[in-house]
Amino acid sequence: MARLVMVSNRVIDFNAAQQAGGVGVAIYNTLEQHSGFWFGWDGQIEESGSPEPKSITVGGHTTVTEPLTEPDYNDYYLGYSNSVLWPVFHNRLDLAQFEAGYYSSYVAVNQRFARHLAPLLQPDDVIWVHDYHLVPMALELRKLGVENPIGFFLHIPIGPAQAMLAIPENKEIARALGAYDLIGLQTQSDVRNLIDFLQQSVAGRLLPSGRIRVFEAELDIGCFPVGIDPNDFAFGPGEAEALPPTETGDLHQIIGIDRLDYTKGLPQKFRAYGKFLEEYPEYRRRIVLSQFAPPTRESVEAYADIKAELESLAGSINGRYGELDWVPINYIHRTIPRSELRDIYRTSRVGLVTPLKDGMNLVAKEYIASQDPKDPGVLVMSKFAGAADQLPDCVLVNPYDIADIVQGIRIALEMPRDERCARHEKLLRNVRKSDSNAWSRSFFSELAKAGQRRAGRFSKSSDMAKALERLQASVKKNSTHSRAAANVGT
Ligand code: GDG
Repeated sequence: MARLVMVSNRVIDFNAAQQAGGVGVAIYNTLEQHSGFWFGWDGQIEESGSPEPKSITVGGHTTVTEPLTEPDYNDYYLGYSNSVLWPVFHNRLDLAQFEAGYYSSYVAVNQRFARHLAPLLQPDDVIWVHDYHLVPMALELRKLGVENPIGFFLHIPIGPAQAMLAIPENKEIARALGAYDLIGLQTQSDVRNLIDFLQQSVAGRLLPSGRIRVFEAELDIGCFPVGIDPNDFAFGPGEAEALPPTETGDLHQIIGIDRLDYTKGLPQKFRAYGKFLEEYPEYRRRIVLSQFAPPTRESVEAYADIKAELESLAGSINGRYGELDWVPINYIHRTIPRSELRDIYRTSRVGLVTPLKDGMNLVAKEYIASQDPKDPGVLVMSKFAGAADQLPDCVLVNPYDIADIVQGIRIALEMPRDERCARHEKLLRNVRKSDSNAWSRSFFSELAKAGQRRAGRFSKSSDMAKALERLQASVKKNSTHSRAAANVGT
């Protein structure tokens, strides 16, 4: 079977129990199903020098990682990736810092990663690159003569073309995207935005085949909503009985789990919760909002601002409504072990997920997968999370409209059990149908096809054409096998 080579900015440590972040979780789940390896940054920062990759195999999983230098970390990671691309892709031009110098470092790190990855590749390998840090990766690999199929999955949304065109290097970004065989996005609206952007930035042409031509390259763009492995969150017989009761007397927990990021709408969530306590005093002492907000990218200014704002909001709500024996908001600014998430979701009567914009949002899916089907909690979710397309039976709210979130909380708390069960059944069905396995299988198989179209340019007898024929055969075999496995338990 063809090897799958995953490439992402950050490679998670297979030995570490505490891992926050949706990209790592999604890749980890996929590598459980495929042979191959994972290439990227190990999370270490060296003062200077020329980082070299090192390979480690833990429990059958191989990672090839290297550190970043301090300048790389500042300019490639915190700078171009997280202070230019992240805000623009989330349509927050007001927070973008288009400083000169970031872009050259961004390209240089991609070039170095490509130089270190190319010698490790075999002709049958399928290369799957993840996220906005690595847009130029395919172009750099192609320059080194790599002809394997290369796909790109963007975990975050694509902003409207008008926002994307504000990036000074938008033409270079568009050209780099054109070097992939397949680009996967989370939603149809992201697909439309990307096509729009390619058309306006570099006069990309939509072809009758549905592919898009960017200069001399043709690429496929598709929607592949990322999923979770719901079995990681399900309860076996007797397991749930060991948990504390969902309601302690008449006290309901509302749960929020979000990286501390300005896209996650946390100040709006806190304000709405405060407003709810003001408008519905009968709920005081009967609910608690437990908000876990693990730290992330703390050296970026916008992240320090949001941290200070949240601390002040939580303090003022607790000061205003709290009692000696009741604290309205538990605000926890640290990473919790992954093994504890399932129980926390299960014992929460409401899941409150209100990002201003989110590629997908895995927390929403994890919350649903953890519930008791006979007495489930209610998910209140932003209509601007990518997951809203797949989960229309949750309580959808406009995260910019505090009054709408207030009503969402009320509806969730007052929802009768029958309705909670009926909605949860539909939600769980969708989470199961579109799980992490379905996501990686469909992307992998489309990428193999896109790679084959590309191989049309090679003679039938070339090594690459033969390798792609083998790949296509292995994809067929693997997808039959996976479909059979997915039927078990449904
Ligand atoms: C990006 C996109 C897209 C969170 N806190 C802790 C913790 N987590 C885990 C959650 C979940 C993951 O991190 C977060 O995933 P999200 O999808 O909610 O958000 P992002 O990190 O922003 O992910 C997003 C995703 O990529 C996948 O494509 O859905 O839109 O922004 O799995 O459980 N895990 C642990 N401790 C925590 O404190 N262990």
